[in-house]
Amino acid sequence: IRQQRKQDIKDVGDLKNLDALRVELLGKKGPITQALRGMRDLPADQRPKFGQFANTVRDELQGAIEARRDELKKDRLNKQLANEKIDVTLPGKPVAQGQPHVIQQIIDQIEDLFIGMGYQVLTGPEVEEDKYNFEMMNLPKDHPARDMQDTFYITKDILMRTQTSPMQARTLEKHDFSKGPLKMISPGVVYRRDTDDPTHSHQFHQVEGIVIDKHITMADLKGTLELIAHELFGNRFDIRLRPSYFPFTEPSVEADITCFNCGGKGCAVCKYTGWIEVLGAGMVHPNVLEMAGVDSEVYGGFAFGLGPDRFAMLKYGVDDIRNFYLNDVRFLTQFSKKG
Ligand code: FA5
Repeated sequence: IRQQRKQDIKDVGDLKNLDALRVELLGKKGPITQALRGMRDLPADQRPKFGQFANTVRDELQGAIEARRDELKKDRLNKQLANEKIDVTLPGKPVAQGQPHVIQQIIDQIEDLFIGMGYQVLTGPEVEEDKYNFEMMNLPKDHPARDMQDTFYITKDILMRTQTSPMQARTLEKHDFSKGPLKMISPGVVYRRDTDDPTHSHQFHQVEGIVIDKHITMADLKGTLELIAHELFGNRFDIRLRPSYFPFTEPSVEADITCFNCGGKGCAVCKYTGWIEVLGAGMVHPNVLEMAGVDSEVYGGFAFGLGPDRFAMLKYGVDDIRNFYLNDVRFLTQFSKKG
């Protein structure tokens, strides 16, 4: 029986069963404990011998169990190590890399272009004072042209800027003309209570530009706008200037670019005009210069505000501006710089 039990111990395949067997053999109800308990019924002279024998058997079984337990533990560890073995020769998994948003890519391109022409790039607050967004842009309170830009007001005097034009007033106020002309662009996010549709979003981007010096003309404006259009889109697209109205420029124009969707034939995207409006511009109004403390008799120049969202639509043939704001990775990764 002793040998048989030892063999049983060796045959146990896992630690759990081994523990069960240990309880069965050596536990309170096990044969050894029972035998030792029964010893008191034996004649006194046989007790020591029997006790000794029972203890030997117990120690042997105990020893066998421990030896098996060590073996099983070692097996388990070996198996685990085999499973977790790292194959250093396997090719690595590529790590997905982020990238600038497609609109940011367009803004970066525009910035590079203007930096190359000696402009400085400045950014301003999105939560803006009425004073800069409207009043200093020649739009006093109750001016009817405020309706052109439906506004999210925070208080009576604080609002979400509806345009990047307040950066004109902010930089004109600070610029020291004795040190040279002002040439600045200012990219950023603007907000309007516009109803979202394929070409309008209530939150979109603008890049403001302003050049003020002594002899700036409308021809400089036109040349600059044509240059941006051709640099960004190549010669596939035409640009046209249309007379327009902005309270802060006089004269004012709007620039349209050939509709990317129909190539100028007319479709729903361009409301059957063949053109998509991409920017507003004009010669800075003397009132704007004077309010910012610049002598309008001596200095003058042009300003423009373009919409990079519309540029991105044109450049990549995206037919709905809302795609840019839904953050669907499948859409956005199409514009990966890596291609
Ligand atoms: C303005 O915001 C003027 N501040 C632009 C300006 C600057 C004129 C300097 C003169 C001198 P306008 O509201 O037209 O103008 O907007 C300018 C451009 O922003 C538009 O040509 C268009 O490209 C873009 N835009 C306007 N509204 C939206 C809209 N809801 N969603 C997307 N793009 C828009």
